[in-house]
Amino acid sequence: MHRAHTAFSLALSPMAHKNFATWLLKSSSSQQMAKVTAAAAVRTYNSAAAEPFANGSTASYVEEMYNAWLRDPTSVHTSWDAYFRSNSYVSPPNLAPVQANTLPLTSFNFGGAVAGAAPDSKTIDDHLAVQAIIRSYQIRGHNIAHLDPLEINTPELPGNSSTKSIYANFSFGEQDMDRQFKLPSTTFIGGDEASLPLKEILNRLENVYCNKIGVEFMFINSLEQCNWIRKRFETPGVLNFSPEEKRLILARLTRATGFEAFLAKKYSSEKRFGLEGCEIMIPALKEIIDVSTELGVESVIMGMPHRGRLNTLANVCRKPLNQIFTQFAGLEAADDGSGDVKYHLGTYIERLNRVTNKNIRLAVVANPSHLEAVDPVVQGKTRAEQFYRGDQEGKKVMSILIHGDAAFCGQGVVYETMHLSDLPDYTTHGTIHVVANNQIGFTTDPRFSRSSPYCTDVARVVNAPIFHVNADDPEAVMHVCKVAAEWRATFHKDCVIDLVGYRRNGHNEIDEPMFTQPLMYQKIRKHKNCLDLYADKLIAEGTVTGEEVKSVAAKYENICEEAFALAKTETHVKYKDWLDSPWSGFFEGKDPLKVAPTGVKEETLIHIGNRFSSPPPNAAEFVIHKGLLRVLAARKAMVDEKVADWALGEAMAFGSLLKEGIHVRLSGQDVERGTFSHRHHVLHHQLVDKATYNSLQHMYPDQAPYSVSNSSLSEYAVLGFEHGYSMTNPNALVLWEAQFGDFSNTAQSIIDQFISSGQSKWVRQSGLVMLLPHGMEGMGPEHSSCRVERFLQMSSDDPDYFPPESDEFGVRQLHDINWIVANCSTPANYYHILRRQIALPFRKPLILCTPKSLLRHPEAKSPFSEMSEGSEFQRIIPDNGPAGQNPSNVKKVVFCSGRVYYDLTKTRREKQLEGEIAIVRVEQISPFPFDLVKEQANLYKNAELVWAQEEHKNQGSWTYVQPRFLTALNHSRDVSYVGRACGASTATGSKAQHIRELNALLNDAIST
Ligand SMILES: Cc1ncc(C[n+]2csc(CCOP(=O)(O)OP(=O)(O)O)c2C)c(N)n1
Ligand SMILES: [Mg+2]
Repeated sequence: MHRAHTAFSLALSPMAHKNFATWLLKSSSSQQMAKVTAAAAVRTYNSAAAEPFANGSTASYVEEMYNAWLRDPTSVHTSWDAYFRSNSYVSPPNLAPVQANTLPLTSFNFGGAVAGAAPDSKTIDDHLAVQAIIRSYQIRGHNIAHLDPLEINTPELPGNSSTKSIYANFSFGEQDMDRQFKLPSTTFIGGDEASLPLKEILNRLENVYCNKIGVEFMFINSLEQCNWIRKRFETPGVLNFSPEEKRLILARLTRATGFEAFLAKKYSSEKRFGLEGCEIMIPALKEIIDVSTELGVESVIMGMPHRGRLNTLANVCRKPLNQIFTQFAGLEAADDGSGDVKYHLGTYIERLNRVTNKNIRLAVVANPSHLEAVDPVVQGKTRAEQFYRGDQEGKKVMSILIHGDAAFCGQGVVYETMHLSDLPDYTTHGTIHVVANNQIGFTTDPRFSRSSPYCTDVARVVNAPIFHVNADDPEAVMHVCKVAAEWRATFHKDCVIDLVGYRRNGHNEIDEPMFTQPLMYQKIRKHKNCLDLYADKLIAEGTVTGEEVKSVAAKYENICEEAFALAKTETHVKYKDWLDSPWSGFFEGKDPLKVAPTGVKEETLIHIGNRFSSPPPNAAEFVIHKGLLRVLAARKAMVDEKVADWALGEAMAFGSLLKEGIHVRLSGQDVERGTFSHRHHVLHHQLVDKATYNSLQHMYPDQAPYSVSNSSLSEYAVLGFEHGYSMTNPNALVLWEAQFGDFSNTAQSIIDQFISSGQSKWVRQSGLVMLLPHGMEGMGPEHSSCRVERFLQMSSDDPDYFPPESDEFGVRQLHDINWIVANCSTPANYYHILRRQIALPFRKPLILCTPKSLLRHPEAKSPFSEMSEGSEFQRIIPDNGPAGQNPSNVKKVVFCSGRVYYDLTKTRREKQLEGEIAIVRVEQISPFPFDLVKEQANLYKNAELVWAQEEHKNQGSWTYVQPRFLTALNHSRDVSYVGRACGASTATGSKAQHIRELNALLNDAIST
């Protein structure tokens, strides 16, 4: 438990404010240490913070000293010199051999030692102690920095106070304070000075590390990065701001504060999740964007939760205020869709950055209530924008993710998203995370919502520096933001800004916080807001006058009033005003019901097939695994026979789209080879590491790029990422494949909140394809079902409504529904449905149950003629055998979907019922092919109709198709169920039971 704010009276003791160096001078260190320990008794940190400072990173410090000494013995302190000369230090194997040092130790002159004389051991010890102190401040100064504006949530260290640990090696007394100490190369506090008096060293360190900024960075593995940070915070004067800069901060803070005050005045009973207590976030975001724009960024994509979102839209994105105010008016929408609450909506703005005079695009991605779910979506969108701009290093496009403190540490997707940050096919080259840390999550204190000292500890796993800063110190905040933007531009890695503020009101404006946080809110009631504190400071130092402060505020209030008046004249809201990813040019001039052909010339299929079945051209030395040579040979044989199996059908779809300039991206766990070892898009040289060949990238000289990437073992973040990727450009086929379909449920909020409902809520389309391996093949409860029933249950077509029949029936259905759910039984149909994603004049997500055993099933093959010009996707595959040819003889029609078709036909063959039982495959389950089902039923007028499925009765497609069958049949005929009984689990774990169940369903279905 951490930061127990119940003990705030103790933390508010005068000791808590004392500057270490000041009090140390006044009495003996041991007495003082006892007091500090008492004061810090409320500051208990757990393992991460309590680590000894002489640990892992210390080793690199010694190495660093050693390297410096090797280069120039005078560059290190004499104590180090003496140490290295004594040969006590054994260099790690990667270090250079020791060079003879030609400079005598006595040639150094430093405080306390007489020039020319060898330093005594006390001098050496004292210098070592000073260096240890410097290092200790760097490592754990943040633990005792004054980060909390309320000074109630103080960190605690179990057993061992962090204050004590900083000064663990401290043995100096008052008499030492004026002694001069040489500064090591690992600190920049000296500026131009090579040495400083101890008193000054301590004061400077205290100011840098224990004031209003707490820098957590010494865990970073890179010495270069550590030094970079040290320099940015330690160099004297870094916190000096010019009067103009201060006025700009004041003006921005005025707007941020004024915006919330205006909303509170006009809409006092409306939820807006105000930013009061952390208003500095607005100037902070603006500073990050200013500096980043200066450094070359042209587009910023942001993801953020409810808190301060409207303020961000208004004051960071400069979304017209009247559009924001209109959202409060409860007006009808002028366009289609169900819309969303105002603090979830996105926006997209291109504007001139007035500070840098450069054009900038800002997007805030719409998001659901599900905290942090938007993080990977933002990353995917960012990555895609970088890709399309050719911004390979992320210099032009960047993302900013804003988090609440409770959600940042509580939601696992944050961790999953962090782990994408450095993966070659998922990196966005550095994200700046900003935590609006109001030290509370709804009604829960941090001590009950996390087991880590800081809410930001998750970032340590990716070596991201964490800049904690007191949100009541605007200049400290601006400095941190500047450093964060420069960090990203320099290293292209993530970093975190932890804005430690408070929440002035309840969770929302109609909530009563005193129910649960009485002491905290007593304190907040008495606490001046950041704007007033800063204005007072600037007035006191003479930077601005009181009149100026008032006039800036009045001016902004006028702007709000004018927009308010304008908003009152509006009669409708427009969802399109809140679109985060406009696809300009995509819809214009298109017939909204015309689907382009999906068949291609046979020669194209042959070309793709030949390439796909060949090793790298002109690379005889590329050693391919023997098993793969057989796979390639088998593929080649299929191409020669003009047939395709599943993998070849997929390659035909990808290859032909690439040829047409459509970028294809396939991502998911182990997708390069394919979980079932059927795909093999990436061939690995058997003797050379990282030498690979991907034939789909080499189909045509002018083709679009193909990317296939094994992902991290995450569904939530990776599916969210690919969804975000699909939002950027409609002219791309973006596919995510689950290892097995059932694993997709760990990404449920991406499916529910974004994919199935994104268009309805946010007028945002996506053509994302989810490939979900599915099939009851005796593999046990998992690895069997992709839970297609869940997807079907979320389909938005009405079971009781048979749309008007016309030539455009199929495409109109697709246009009107939220997504497509299909289970294809042939490679050709798989090929067509993938291509249709792009051929459609709009975009819809496609949920595809994909096969496992069919990947190698000898019958699951399609002739090229089913993929070439003139062919198309078949929503239903009729019975083309004896039953279909003589429908009047048919006694029973078995409708089914997916791989069970092959079992059914086998049984029918065995029972010699091919003329009496028709088997009809429903390939596109949703939107339901009412028209074709009706047509099939009419064909077999006198036959019994059944739906056969391998899933349990309460699962699979049955509950979706049953009412729709009845609608298609106009309730004049019945359709009965054949299959497994209801079940709680998806499948049995017993092979014997599986076979028994399968045989029962096949016998039931194939009987007359
Ligand atoms: C995944 C998820 N679980 C629960 C909630 C309900 N909820 C909304 S806000 C909130 C508290 C968030 O606290 P924090 O992240 O600190 O943000 P703050 O509201 O303090 O800015 C909770 C639990 C949610 N929106 N999303
Ligand atoms: Mg919070």
